[in-house]
Amino acid sequence: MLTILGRNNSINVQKVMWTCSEIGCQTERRDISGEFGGNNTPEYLKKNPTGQIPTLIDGKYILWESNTIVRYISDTYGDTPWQPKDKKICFLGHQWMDFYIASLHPAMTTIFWQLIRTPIEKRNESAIQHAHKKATILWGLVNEHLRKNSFILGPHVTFSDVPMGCAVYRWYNLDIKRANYYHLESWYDRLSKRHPYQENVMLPLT
Ligand SMILES: N[C@@H](CCC(=O)N[C@@H](CS)C(=O)NCC(=O)O)C(=O)O
Repeated sequence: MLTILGRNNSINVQKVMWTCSEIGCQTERRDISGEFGGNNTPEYLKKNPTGQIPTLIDGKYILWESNTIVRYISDTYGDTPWQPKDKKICFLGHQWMDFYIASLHPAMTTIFWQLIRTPIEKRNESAIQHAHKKATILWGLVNEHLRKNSFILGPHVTFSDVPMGCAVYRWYNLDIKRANYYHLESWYDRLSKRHPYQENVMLPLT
């Protein structure tokens, strides 16, 4: 049994829950942070000194940083095709995960926070526009990659679909203008048909 600490409207918690569900890991998720609090207690900070969510507890083993947790669970409990055996293929997956976290996530976070978690009168329109422009360019790169790939690493869904797969749900459900990215939208459509994705990612944006 894996324990995941974190509220389910967090994109970073969703990554972990979706991964566990695809692999069939038994999980217990505890609501922590946001309206639930509990992430700044000495007990929590001992497990995760950043005070952020998610945190994974696997027996005596504790891990934080969502992408690292996705990699750990996939590598430890997953099998092919979710976790490919070929190292070179796996590292292409890590490349796309790191691309997301380094480049696309900051822009997506700005758009999400401004539109969902900031009252209208306090929104920063120029920050939204700047982030939207950047995200549009970067999703364009993903769209091009998906022209020849059903999923990030080819014909099968894998661990490497997780971070951008969580973010693409937000992209298609935020009240924004979107470029016409056929391959990106088709990938989102394929993900949307998966129960683990529906149950853990396709949740109200709050
Ligand atoms: N790099 C970290 C970021 C974690 C993060 O930013 N978590 C957010 C929720 S998505 C958080 O804990 N925010 C503070 C809070 O909710 O109090 C990861 O990927 O796990």
